Amino acid sequence: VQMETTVPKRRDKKSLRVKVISLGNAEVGKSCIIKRYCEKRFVPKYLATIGIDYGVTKVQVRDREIKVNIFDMAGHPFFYEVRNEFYKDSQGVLLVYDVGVRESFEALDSWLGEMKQEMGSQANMDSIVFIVCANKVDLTKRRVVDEGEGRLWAESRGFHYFETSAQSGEGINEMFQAFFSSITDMCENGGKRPVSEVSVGFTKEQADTIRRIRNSKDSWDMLGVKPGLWIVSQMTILIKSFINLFP
Ligand SMILES: Nc1nc2c(ncn2[C@@H]2O[C@H](COP(=O)(O)OP(=O)(O)OP(=O)(O)O)[C@@H](O)[C@H]2O)c(=O)[nH]1
Ligand SMILES: [Mg+2]
Repeated sequence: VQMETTVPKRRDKKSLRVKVISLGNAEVGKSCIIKRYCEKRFVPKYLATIGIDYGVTKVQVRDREIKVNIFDMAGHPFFYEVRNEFYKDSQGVLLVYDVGVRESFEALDSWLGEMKQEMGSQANMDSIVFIVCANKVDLTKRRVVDEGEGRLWAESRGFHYFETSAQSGEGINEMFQAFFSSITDMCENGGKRPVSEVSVGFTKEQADTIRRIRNSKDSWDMLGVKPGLWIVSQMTILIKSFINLFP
């Protein structure tokens, strides 16, 4: 009589190798965010990245080991030619701006533009996880881009949004955890970015309209109301109910 033996096999999932890049204007804190996560320290002195900095780190997401290759890009326009070589084959993009410099927030669109140009088609952009870091939130007095505005920009595009400070460490681990876990989800999902978890009930165009309305000081002044998070959430609800009425 042949006995059937059932030896439980250890089924370790294969480890994943992923490539992530950092994007954003010079001096917004890209290198410091990465340094804070990988080395648990902060350097106050500004040392501009020359071209690209490369680093590798291992993280555990659920039962998988992820080997992360980080390409930290220089934000200075001077390095345009160097950066272009590195966009391809990324699974994740850290989009960083400084909450105290409006220009760095407004530049996010052109960073996406530069990347799109190098990636060729929109399809390639759809299989990338984007995380927006509203950085330097520790410097509360000089803050000019509020949370509502940043979150709206990010989430209307299906991107994650995190408030971070490389200086204090606020939000850094949470941000990277969400980043790597989304990338893992995407890889397990056959390279398609799962949008449901971060998608909100309005389109990019609607969000841009809300942003424009919020930024037009005069109309608000005329109405005598102060634009804030509350107004955005009210508008979101309005738009959501509108969409529900006309699906
Ligand atoms: N207060 C504060 N300062 C920060 C923070 N993050 C970065 N900095 C400072 O901002 C400056 C720029 O930081 P970097 O990380 O070098 O900026 P970068 O985006 O990598 O700049 P490039 O490499 O030129 O593109 C440095 O002086 C940092 O110390 C933060 O969260 N809070
Ligand atoms: Mg840098």
